Amino acid sequence: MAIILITGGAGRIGTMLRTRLARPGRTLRLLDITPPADPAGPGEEVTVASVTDMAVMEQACAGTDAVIHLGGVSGEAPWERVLETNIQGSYTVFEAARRAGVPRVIFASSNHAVGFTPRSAFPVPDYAFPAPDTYYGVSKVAGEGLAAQYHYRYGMDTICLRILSCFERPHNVRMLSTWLSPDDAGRLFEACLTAPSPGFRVAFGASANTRGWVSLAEARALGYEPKDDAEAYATEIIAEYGEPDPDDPVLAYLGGEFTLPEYDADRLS
Ligand code: 15L
Repeated sequence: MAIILITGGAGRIGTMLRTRLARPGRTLRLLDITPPADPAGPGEEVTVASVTDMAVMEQACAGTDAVIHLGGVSGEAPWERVLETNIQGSYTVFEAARRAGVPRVIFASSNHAVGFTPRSAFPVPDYAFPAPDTYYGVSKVAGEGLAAQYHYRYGMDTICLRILSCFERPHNVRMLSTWLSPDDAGRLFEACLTAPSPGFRVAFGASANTRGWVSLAEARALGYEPKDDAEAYATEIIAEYGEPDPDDPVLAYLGGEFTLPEYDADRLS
């Protein structure tokens, strides 16, 4: 993979991937509405633009071997904003990739596409039916639909990663089950870039957490070999927050706090 376009290249996961996906002879094209905190280094190009701008997206996709689509709103937001940035934005990315002949798109979906999957269904199976917990989750389901359509209609390889909690370290009890370490994120995206002819896939993105809540079978089938485990942080997290409480509503569903009434639309607007 010589040229890779990363939308959301200045964001949290985009920034983590910059060093981890850098390879000799590879160019990372970073596209975001703001410039990255660290300026472009060798093997990097920066475009400051929105994923909703079709003309710019077509230009950015030209000559690209794969797109990693991370760009968009990364949490719950009013419907109009989610619609414009995440749903219209994802359409624009897939369509621009098709017009430019890009063979592979890796879409950053989220656990919130299936956030209302209850504890009784853990470990959540790969390809679990959508159960979005928020408008944000709905936008991820829409992106997965686009990925499926662009594969079945146009033959593009499309991989949806239902990412759990990708942070430098786990921050709370839920993340002992949902953490995706930055290094494992690098391994997962590299596997998605290099898997031979993946077709259409939906896989979860998490580390090999002892208390994990989701299947990693499909991610492993793509070549992902996780090396990290949030359990390394269990002692300090439990010292801070206490043992996980089975009656805690945050632990009742995969989506955690996104499933709580605080995330109802009328409370957010
Ligand atoms: C996500 O999809 C969000 O982008 C991130 O901010 C976290 O909320 C994460 O899911 C999670 O579920 O921990």
